[in-house]
Amino acid sequence: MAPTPPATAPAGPGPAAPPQDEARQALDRFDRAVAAETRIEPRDWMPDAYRATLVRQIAQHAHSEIIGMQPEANWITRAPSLRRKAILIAKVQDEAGHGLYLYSAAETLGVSREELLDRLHSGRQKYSSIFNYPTLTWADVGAIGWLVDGAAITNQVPLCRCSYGPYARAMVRICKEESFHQRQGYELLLALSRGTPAQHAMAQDAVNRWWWPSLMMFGPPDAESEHSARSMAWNIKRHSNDELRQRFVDICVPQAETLGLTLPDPELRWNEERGHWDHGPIDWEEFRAVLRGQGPCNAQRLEQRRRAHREGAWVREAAAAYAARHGAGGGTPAGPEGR
Ligand code: BYC
Repeated sequence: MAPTPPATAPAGPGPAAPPQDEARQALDRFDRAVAAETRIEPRDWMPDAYRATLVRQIAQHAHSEIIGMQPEANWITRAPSLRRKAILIAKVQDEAGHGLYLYSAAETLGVSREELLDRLHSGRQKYSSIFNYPTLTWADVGAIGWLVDGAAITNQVPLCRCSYGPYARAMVRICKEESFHQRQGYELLLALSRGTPAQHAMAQDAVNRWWWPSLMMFGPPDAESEHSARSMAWNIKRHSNDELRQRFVDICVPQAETLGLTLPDPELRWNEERGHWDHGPIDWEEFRAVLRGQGPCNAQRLEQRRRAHREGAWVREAAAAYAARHGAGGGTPAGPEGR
């Protein structure tokens, strides 16, 4: 990995220092490429801090995808029909696929999948706060699709224009699949909302529990977002956390009306001047507690992930043995990493 060049070259007389000049030229080239919206690719020079930011964000995203399989997989055996079961299995499988695209994108930055999983399992890297809440009823599967996948799409569509090529390309495919997920959740909730009074009440209860945690998915308020300014300057993030959260609220309000469900915020009001929906205060203390590991399901989610990893050791060993026997040259490389 190339060292980060100093922001300014040392001034003064004497012969030019070629390595520092080269480093400065590399940084200039990088800055110009970002400003010109040219994609940065794995073999291009990039500042260490840019690389570290991408590893942090892409890894957190990948971890969220695979931890996110747990709350929904909880309902596969209890789906109310074969159709719903088939849809849910496909969705959970898609999330695993998203995790794989994203780990692959992170690996292009020079970090191994094994290392990333180790950071997740040891609690050194985060995953999305949203997956630390329980799925108590079947309607939660609908609420996750509508709200959680909806929030994910709102956040992730701009990431398709991220300055780092492999991440941007992974996001294009992920967003297409997420939009199916969002629609199945919406359709599921619509069916429940228009069903019996008990089904309607179950749908409303799920929306009541998932609404506020979904707003927290966008991250802390802009004033407290330590990484936003730099990530936006590098064209990794295209919008601030609050901008995307507002966009999501504006999308959801009319959708809730069509669903015949109420969003659990008495302060939701259309603001003519701003052209947006105002919403009530978010409980940031709850968000911080979840990030500290004190959410309702943090311990359970991590323990289940560690167990799945331990129990999957034989699959990784078999894949590595197969790759060794067939040589690294042909076909898909199957390393010892795996999930
Ligand atoms: N949960 O400076 P900030 C999905 C952390 S969807 C946990 O604003 P940044 C899925 C943040 O990492 C979910 N941690 O950070 C959907 C940082 O801590 P570190 C995944 C959070 O990076 C359906 C600190 O708070 N999506 O996968 O500029 C089904 C300060 O925050 C959260 C993505 O990851 C949170 N909600 O902005 C299945 C999208 N929010 O790292 C799966 C890509 C903030 O310094 N990620 N933190 O220890 C992003 O767009 C950005 O990373 C964020 C945060 C908007 C999340």
